[in-house]
Amino acid sequence: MRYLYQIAQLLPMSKKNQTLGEFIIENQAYFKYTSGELSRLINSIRLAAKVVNHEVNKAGLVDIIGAAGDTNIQGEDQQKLDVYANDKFIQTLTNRNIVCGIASEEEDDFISINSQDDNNQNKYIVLIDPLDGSSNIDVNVSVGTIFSVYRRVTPVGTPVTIEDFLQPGNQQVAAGYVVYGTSTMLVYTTGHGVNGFTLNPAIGTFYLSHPDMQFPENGNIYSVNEGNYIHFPKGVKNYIKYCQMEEGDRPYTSRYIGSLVSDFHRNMIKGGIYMYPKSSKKEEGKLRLLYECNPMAFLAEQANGKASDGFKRILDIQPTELHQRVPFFCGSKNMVLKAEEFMQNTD
Ligand code: P6P
Repeated sequence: MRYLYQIAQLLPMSKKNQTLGEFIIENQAYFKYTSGELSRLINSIRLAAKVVNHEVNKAGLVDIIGAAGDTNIQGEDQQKLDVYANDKFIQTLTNRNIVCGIASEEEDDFISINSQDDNNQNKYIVLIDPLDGSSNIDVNVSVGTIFSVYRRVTPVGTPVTIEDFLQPGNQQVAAGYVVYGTSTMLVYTTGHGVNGFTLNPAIGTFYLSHPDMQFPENGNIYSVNEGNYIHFPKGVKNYIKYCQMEEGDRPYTSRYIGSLVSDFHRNMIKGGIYMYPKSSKKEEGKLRLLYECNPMAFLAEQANGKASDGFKRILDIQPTELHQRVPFFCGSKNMVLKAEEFMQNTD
């Protein structure tokens, strides 16, 4: 409790000790379209995050880590916690009868949610990466959940279609992540800035610990898997060499956790750029547009940062497939602009 008390001293009076629940109610007025549904949706994500956090934190103690013996559509080994997190988020969103459709990294196709009367009046859909960075689970490195929320575009009361899920990121109404790290945080936006809430595990309550989070315009951290260096496009190689040069505020520091949520979170607080470029091994990059890049790009822009594929704004990309991948450059505005300069000026 002392830790929270210390945080509370840093918060403006109006925010002291504000819980996530109080924050959602207080900001309800911002949601001009909703009759409280979006608030209930964020609340259901809060509940699922606490349940998953409980399992992630004891992963080493029970027989829940290790592969689930199956692979997902990406062809990646599904870790048991992947499957558990996926089930918990889908179950929570379904049981509370809040959304009309869900898409997940762990599901081959989208899921249409029909309420009891089979005439689902809900208007929101959710896309999730239930446990991003799951290869870190067995080595006790932080992982995260990423979520993205849209209003459906097909008529309310009818089953959702793929059209509801293939909306450009600039149509998102909310996005966020949970980072299961040294502490568990829920960070999200509804288009009015980015706010971070830290879980007090003793009482199971999220408290506003990082109000109005902002990317510093500049930074000195670059995050990329340099093991892929020889496979990168020339423009990316030239930018990485630029980061390593002794000049001005460089060389930068290289920090790469292998967990997008954790690298993004650190870079948002300290200033930095995260890159997952295309390469000769991965022509479209690795990260998925709909449930990784779009939500992180929405958060980045709401926090005065920037996100592109090296050439165009992530949020303006028109999706064509549920699990499509895009190259991803995201973080401090001036760092992303510099990386784009190298990408665009090098053939
Ligand atoms: P690599 C995790 O699988 C993930 O999607 C991101 O969280 C992470 O930044 C990246 O992939 C790591 O990929 O190829 O560097 O191991």
